[in-house]
Amino acid sequence: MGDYLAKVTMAMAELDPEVDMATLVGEALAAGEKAADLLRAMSEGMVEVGRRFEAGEYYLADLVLAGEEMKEGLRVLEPHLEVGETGKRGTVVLCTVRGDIHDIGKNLVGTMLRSAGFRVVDLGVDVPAEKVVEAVKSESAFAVGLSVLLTTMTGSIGEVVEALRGAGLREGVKVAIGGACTTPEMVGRYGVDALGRDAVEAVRIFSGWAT
Ligand code: B1M
Repeated sequence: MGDYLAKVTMAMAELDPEVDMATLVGEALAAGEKAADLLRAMSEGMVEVGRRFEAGEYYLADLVLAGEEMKEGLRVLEPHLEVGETGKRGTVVLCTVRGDIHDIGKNLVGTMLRSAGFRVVDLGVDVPAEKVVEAVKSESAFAVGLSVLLTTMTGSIGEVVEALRGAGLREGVKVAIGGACTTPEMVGRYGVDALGRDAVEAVRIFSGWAT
């Protein structure tokens, strides 16, 4: 069985055109691999893709391809990650911040929150602060989740916090951030309530606020 995890990581990292990620993940599930382990295996491959991009071995087109591969794999995995009744634990407004279009991690956090019983209003990517405020009001959300992967766009987190404050909503709404470029220091810098390193931690954070 273990072979599948290594295969998935390798196929993701190598962007092997011979391998169809959805098929491979489907086969691995059928062979008894756990969805959570496969998710970890794909993410490890993705980290390697990022490393190669940084090292100049991969180009933007490779990142695009990696994003597509990851989404294909997740499409097959997601039904196996979902459990429980959704919407019972309150509404979370989720998005990737203004200036950033990375959405794979954000989508994963959304899936996991839904599985944990939250109603998730996903505003998508490159979302301006005012849209977040509007959604918090119209959807009566108790919390906001912001995903950011670009160091240059972390200031967008502060814009959301300021906009919530300006609308008089900050006191009643919790804000969590996450994404590859986020650091614990940003919690204080931007005045948010928590940082989640991965989707599992995000669920733990929002669950703590809901109870
Ligand atoms: Co880009 N990219 N990218 N990229 N990309 C990174 C982020 C980068 C680290 C690559 C690198 O150089 N090593 C780098 C950012 C460097 C930095 O600022 N620190 C980078 C860059 C530079 C860029 C461009 C600027 C490249 C260019 O144009 N020259 C450009 C920016 C476009 C823009 O946003 N305006 C760009 C574009 C892209 C694509 C569009 C081609 C594609 C994204 C496709 C898509 O999302 N639909 C892409 C990809 C695929 C990546 C890497 C390779 C993979 C990201 C990913 O999906 N990871 C990435 C390298 C890396 O991160 N190692 C890279 C898998 C995903 C499951 O992980 O999103 O981290 P992640 O989410 C995790 C946790 O972080 C956490 O939980 C998730 C699951 O455990 N999490 C949260 C995420 N959000 C959370 C919210 C929470 C809690 C936890 O609470 C609310």
